[in-house]
Amino acid sequence: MADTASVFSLCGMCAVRCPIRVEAENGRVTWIEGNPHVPGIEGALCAKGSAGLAFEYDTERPQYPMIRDGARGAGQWRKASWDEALDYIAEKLSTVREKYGAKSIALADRSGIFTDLTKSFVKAIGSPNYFDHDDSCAKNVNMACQSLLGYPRAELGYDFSNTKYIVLLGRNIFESLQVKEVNTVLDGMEKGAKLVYVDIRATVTASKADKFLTIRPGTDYALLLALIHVVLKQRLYDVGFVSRYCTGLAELEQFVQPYTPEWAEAETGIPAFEITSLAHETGAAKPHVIFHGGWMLSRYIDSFYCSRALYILNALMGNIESNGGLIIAKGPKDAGAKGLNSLGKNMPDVADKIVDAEMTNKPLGTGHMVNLFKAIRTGEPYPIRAFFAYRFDPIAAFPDPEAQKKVFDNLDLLVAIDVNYSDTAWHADVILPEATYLERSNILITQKGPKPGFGMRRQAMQPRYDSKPAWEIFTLLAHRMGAGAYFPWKSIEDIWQYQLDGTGVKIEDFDAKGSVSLAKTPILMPRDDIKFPTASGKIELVSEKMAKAGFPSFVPYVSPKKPAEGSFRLTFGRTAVHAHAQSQNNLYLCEIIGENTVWVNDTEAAKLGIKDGDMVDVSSEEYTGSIRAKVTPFIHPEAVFMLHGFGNEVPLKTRSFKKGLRDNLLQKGLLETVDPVGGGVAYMEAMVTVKKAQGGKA
Ligand SMILES: Nc1nc2c(c(=O)[nH]1)N[C@H]1C(S)=C(S)[C@@H](COP(=O)(O)OP(=O)(O)OC[C@H]3O[C@@H](n4cnc5c(=O)[nH]c(N)nc54)[C@H](O)[C@@H]3O)O[C@H]1N2
Ligand SMILES: Nc1nc2c(c(=O)[nH]1)N[C@H]1C(S)=C(S)[C@@H](COP(=O)(O)OP(=O)(O)OC[C@H]3O[C@@H](n4cnc5c(=O)[nH]c(N)nc54)[C@H](O)[C@@H]3O)O[C@H]1N2
Ligand code: SF4
Ligand SMILES: [Mo]
Repeated sequence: MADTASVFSLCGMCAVRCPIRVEAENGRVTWIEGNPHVPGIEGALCAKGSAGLAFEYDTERPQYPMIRDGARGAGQWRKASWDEALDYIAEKLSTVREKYGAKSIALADRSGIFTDLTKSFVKAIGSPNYFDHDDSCAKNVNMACQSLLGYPRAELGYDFSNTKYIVLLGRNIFESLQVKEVNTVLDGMEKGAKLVYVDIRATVTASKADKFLTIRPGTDYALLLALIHVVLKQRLYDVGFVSRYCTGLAELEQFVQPYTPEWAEAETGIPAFEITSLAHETGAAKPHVIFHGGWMLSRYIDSFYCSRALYILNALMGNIESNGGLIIAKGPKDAGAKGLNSLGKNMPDVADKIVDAEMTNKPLGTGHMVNLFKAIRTGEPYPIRAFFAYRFDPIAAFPDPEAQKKVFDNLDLLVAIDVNYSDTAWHADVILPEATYLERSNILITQKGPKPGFGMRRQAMQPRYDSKPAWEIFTLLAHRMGAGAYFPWKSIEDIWQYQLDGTGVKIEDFDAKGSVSLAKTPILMPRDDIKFPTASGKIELVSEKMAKAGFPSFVPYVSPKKPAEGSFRLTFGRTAVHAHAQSQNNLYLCEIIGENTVWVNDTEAAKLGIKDGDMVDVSSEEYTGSIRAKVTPFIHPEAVFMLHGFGNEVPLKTRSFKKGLRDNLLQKGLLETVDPVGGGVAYMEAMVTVKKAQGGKA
């Protein structure tokens, strides 16, 4: 008879980590579905999550530790045992530490729910240099949100299922997706919510929206200023909420005066009457309105102020801590419960300052990956000589891989801990294969939200290859670095016990549903007593923190540069069936979309003699790549668009090798081009030309 088992866990096919239920038979995972107990999930998975089995049983992923045996990036490796690889790393780290101090060791990861482990590891070995990927993602949005409301972006959840009106600017919610979010948006729309979508091209989200507005690339800030103008002028805002909570209304009123809908029409291409009507309709639906703060929208040089304007609209409409609006995430404390114990709780604080403590963007925080690159490159303010990329692939994720490789030339040690041959792993000195999400357990997580709780990723099968879970890798390394006392755990259960100590929750409590809820009903602060962790305790339309650091709270709109004749702004984004650059080699997913194309506006294509399906050369400064053209009327003429993540250059991933084109190869020279306030990378500032490929055929 078959030996069957079923566990609740968390998906690992992208960084969303949806709750799942996994079945195994005779030690092999045979079935994965969304966790049926979780509202909004109820069995559902996306295509990537469903392709988890193809990932698990793939042979084209790292199977044992590997040590570089040739030049960096040359693809020559020797197989190593774990002891050998970890000893090798520890020896290099010890040399670096002796010469430059522990602070010259840095680690960056994907951030999110499991970072207590990595942050604690870095702390245990005595370095302040923990970084994450957010400069490449939502940093500008995060900073904008904090400057206004005091909370980080991720602590403002969107109550889509109870909303009356959703406005999405470049938030392609049905393709760049999170399963629960998609379902709650659909739920809200079924109950009558209206969806207005603004993008430079027609996406799946555009096709599902009640209204789709095409915008000229990089001009969203103009649209938002005009919306604020109408909302204030026509008094469409929530007067009671604004007078109770907002500082700086008079300054805002004065600032937006020149930005009329007619002015914005000329900038954005969106008719003035559409802008006025959007202001009126959202005003009528307030405070059950969602202006999504944006996400990948935060890719332009002025994205900080653009996102700030989106949050300002939410504040004006009183959409904060309102059903159907933005709800502030609650933690265990808010539910009267004790939180998980941090692994780093008993470790001494690190005296050294993070390497970018004195660099740019200090008013809104440190930890900018881009500053880490600068420090590695220059050795200033002090050298960084060893770098761990854990669950993170900067060479694929930040602009200009060649520039990054030059930066990494300054390192004595580059370690990648991954489940794939990522671009960064391929360029590393050592690859440590982590056990896959189905083969390992992780540390427990805190699930913040209106109903806070704890969650668990639980092992569903033994590792197929010679890989290890992260908690074990970092424990073994800590021991080799003389920090073993801070990592005393022998098993994941030991860690769980430690995390849960004093909470009243037991490991068995996760058996029934995979998570433990700490509140029976959603926790909302009273409408007249919402707490904002800003300097003034209010919503700071005029931010004290920014003023102190010499940054204005409002900046005049600057029209984005128009691409020269024959050139285009290079935009990019996602498809529902792939995750960044990590899934293109998946056996199932590569069958659905196996390579990317470049979208070119049909009128522009006709001028260039390019037909749908032609191979074209796309060029930026010093780099030209070939890709197939998708000629379409559904993109703004100033832009071309590519899916991110294709064009893999690692030959061991045979299904995706050299299929399509890596967008970041074309983002030449942009590695350190960031929004001056938010610090996010301004990827969308790349301009390219498109020509029919030399000898290119259909
Ligand atoms: N040009 C361009 N650049 C971009 C983007 C773009 O669209 N275009 N998108 C940006 C955005 S929004 C983001 S968030 C970043 C994302 O950039 P990253 O955070 O680097 O991307 P991910 O694909 O999430 O994962 C990084 C690595 O984690 C590995 N991984 C996956 N699962 C596991 C696991 O269980 N264990 C371990 N150890 N490793 C694992 C993957 O194989 C991958 O190599 O890229 C940004 N950069
Ligand atoms: N399937 C899938 N889902 C994912 C991910 C994934 O890799 N795969 N990644 C996750 C991550 S890390 C992130 S950050 C999110 C990203 O979620 P989104 O922010 O929704 O990201 P993108 O798909 O990059 O969509 C960006 C959209 O912005 C549009 N755009 C470009 N320029 C402009 C402009 O000037 N104005 C406007 N209004 N629109 C513009 C592009 O055409 C594109 O459709 O997705 C998450 N969900
Ligand atoms: S969105 Fe899809 S791939 Fe990502 S965690 Fe959820 S089910 Fe998995
Ligand atoms: Mo992201």
